[in-house]
Amino acid sequence: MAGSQFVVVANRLPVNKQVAPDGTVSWTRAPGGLVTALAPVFDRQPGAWVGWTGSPDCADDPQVDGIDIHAVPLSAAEVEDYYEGFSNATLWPLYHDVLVKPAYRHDWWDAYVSVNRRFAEAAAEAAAPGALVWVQDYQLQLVPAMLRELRPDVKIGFFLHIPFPPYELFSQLPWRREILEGLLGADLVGFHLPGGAQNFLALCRRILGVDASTGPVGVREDFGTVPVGDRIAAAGCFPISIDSAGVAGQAAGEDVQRRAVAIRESLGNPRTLLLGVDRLDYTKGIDVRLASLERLFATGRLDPADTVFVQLASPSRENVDSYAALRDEVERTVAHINGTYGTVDAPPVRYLLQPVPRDELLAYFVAADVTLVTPLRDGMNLVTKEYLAARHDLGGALVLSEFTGASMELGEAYLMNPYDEVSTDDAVVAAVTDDDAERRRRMTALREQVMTHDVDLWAQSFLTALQQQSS
Ligand code: ADQ
Repeated sequence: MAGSQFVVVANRLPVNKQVAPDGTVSWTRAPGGLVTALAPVFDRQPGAWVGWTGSPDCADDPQVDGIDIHAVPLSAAEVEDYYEGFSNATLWPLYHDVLVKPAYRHDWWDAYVSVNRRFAEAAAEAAAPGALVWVQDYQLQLVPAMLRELRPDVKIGFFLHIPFPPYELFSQLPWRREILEGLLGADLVGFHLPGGAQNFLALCRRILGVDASTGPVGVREDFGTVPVGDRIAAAGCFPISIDSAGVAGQAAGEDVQRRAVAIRESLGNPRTLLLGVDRLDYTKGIDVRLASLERLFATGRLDPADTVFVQLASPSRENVDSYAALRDEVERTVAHINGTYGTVDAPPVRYLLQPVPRDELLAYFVAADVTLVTPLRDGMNLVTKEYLAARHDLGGALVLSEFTGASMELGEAYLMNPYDEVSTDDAVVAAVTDDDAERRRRMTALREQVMTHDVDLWAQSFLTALQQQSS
């Protein structure tokens, strides 16, 4: 049997397919959190990637940047039920503190099961004997058990990129048993934070009635184990990061530095440039920072005449109702703040609903005085780490929500509780007004953490722990 020794299975492929008017097909690397995170791992290790292209019914198998692409086709109906439905209108809100009410629909679940089976079959075909298969994220939680049935010879890892909820929320899910059993097909289930691993182990005990135990296994702490028939599945925490040196190098480049100066100029060289960068998602707290900005203008704590807030938002899940509602709300608030506190020449909020090219994004990071990362819940938040890596000048300041995974590692940020207006406003004002020495002290510590904990460390520690785990 041919196949690859290392296989990543993820909802999306790391590439997008473009068809020119003359029918020529080209593939480009796709943007997004997971792709950004895994690209450097693949640069070092050849292998295969099983995933969906992002367009309905596409089943080509190109080789892109040395990765063997195995495209899993989805019909338009499956995109609606498995992806927009069960993944993004059921699991996503359930795993993010039910910020939006999850919909529990049996037809969506059926689509989730059959699409997960298709991914498991594609992974079984892509994997060489004894291969290591790394399944990613909430869209594919049934794949580990399905793959184990098809290919008991392979080693299976699973990593969840979003929070894993406690019993009180997870138990709402009509298919709670099936999800846990799906995950337990893996030899190692990884989470960003110890809390995620602990929730998982507690759920295995309470819902499956198995004897899951916490405590260190091997060399790492925050591990636990679950007996599954005659084998043991392990759970642990592995906080993801970025290609820190790569981002730092790119941001230090002359073009990016020059562009950063030009950005400030084009905004009228404001005294304070605040920045937000997110997918347009209700978990990210874009509304939280806009509301804070409005209060700070209203109370005179910030002056709209010398403050500019740039919100770079990339469109996301536009066919899901709650996302369309959020977009309306954000756009109304931006218009309201500009209408109330701006002039025709100088609106204090600049809002872009388009993905920004990488160099341009880094130039904004370099230009910003303060970056506002204010999610109501976020598994990790890579924007935070990218911002810190981009600031080799040790300038800038970070306002960071306690409800991000990143805040566990980044205690020197201006931490805030996004549910508390006072905490939020005070953090923004402190980040803007603290003296340079204090801001620099914090930035030095924060940047040190990101530069010494990069995505290679994340991937290597997960893969090493997986290899040590005996089936
Ligand atoms: P996301 O929710 O997508 O990821 P995040 O970790 O911040 O969130 O990653 C977003 C990525 O998209 C970053 O690389 C960022 O630079 C890029 N991006 C965002 N807005 C952009 C814009 N306007 N233009 C261009 N690029 C933009 C999920 C989880 C996170 C977790 C990651 C990785 O929700 O909590 O950190 O997976 O595990």
